Amino acid sequence: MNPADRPYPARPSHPPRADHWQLRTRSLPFGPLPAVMGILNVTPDSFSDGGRYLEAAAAVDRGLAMAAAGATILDVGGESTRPYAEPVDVDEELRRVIPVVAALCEQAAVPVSIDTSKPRVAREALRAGAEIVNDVTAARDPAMVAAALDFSAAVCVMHMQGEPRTMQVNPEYGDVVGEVAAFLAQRSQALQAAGVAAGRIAVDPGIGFGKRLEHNLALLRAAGRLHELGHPVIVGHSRKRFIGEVLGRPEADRTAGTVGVALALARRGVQVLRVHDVAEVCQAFTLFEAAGGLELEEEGR
Ligand code: HH2
Repeated sequence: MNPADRPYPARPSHPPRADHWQLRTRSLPFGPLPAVMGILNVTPDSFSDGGRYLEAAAAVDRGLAMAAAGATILDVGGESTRPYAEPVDVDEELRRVIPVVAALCEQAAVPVSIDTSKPRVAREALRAGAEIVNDVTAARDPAMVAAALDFSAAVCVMHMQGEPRTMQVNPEYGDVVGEVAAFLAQRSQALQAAGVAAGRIAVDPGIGFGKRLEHNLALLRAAGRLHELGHPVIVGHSRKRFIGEVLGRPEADRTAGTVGVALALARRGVQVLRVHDVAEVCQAFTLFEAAGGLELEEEGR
């Protein structure tokens, strides 16, 4: 069933939310449950799946498997953004991601996103057929905006305090939700002023990017407030350290925690979740909806 045929239950306490995302060549409609963006890290050192999909063929197989399991976007990245990660030069990043993006654009029915902060990598991925630029530096480099504009790409802008190497040293906020929302609003306005259509922009609070446990939890609880910005909201909480901090579990054992947060975000109408465990999250969503999980508030309980 087309997700748009199953409307998201209107809740008076929530602001209206974007019901689709205009990608480069197609529109992604949102239903009552979040769309799932499958993470594909073609890196030796990503914090969770590093080294598993370094061979292009293995990466493509993984991407196709995630699409079969219910992912409606595949997010391909060639540089880890974890704290203290070693930077990757542009040629190496291109070598890692472009064959994978090209193959997935040809073989997968779902749109491909390129997770990069390098304009040249974004440009080559778009040339290979990618639909979305997912830039953890919020497209602050004008060359990134130019690349997106040249291909009419969709853009995900994410909040980060500091930069990957040092962002976890001592993150401080007065009002984390207000500051993150204000930053995303300002980036959205800047992109629109540069010519990016409002409907192509999505916003992401950047879980774990210059945030301590209390900051991450505050942002997850307030994720519904980001709908006020008028863009689809993307959250990438999957297997991140805050889950380990709450549960006392290593990276390899955070799937259940990831699913729990995914259900909370589904209740808040978040449109896109970026996850590693696509099958588990999609199965949990199916049962969550079947068991009435989205309707609790309407019944007044
Ligand atoms: N998180 C990571 C990378 N890219 N993009 C968006 N929009 N939102 C996120 O939260 C986000 C992101 C980090 O996670 P991962 O890709 O699993 O690890 P690594 O950066 O080590 O490759």
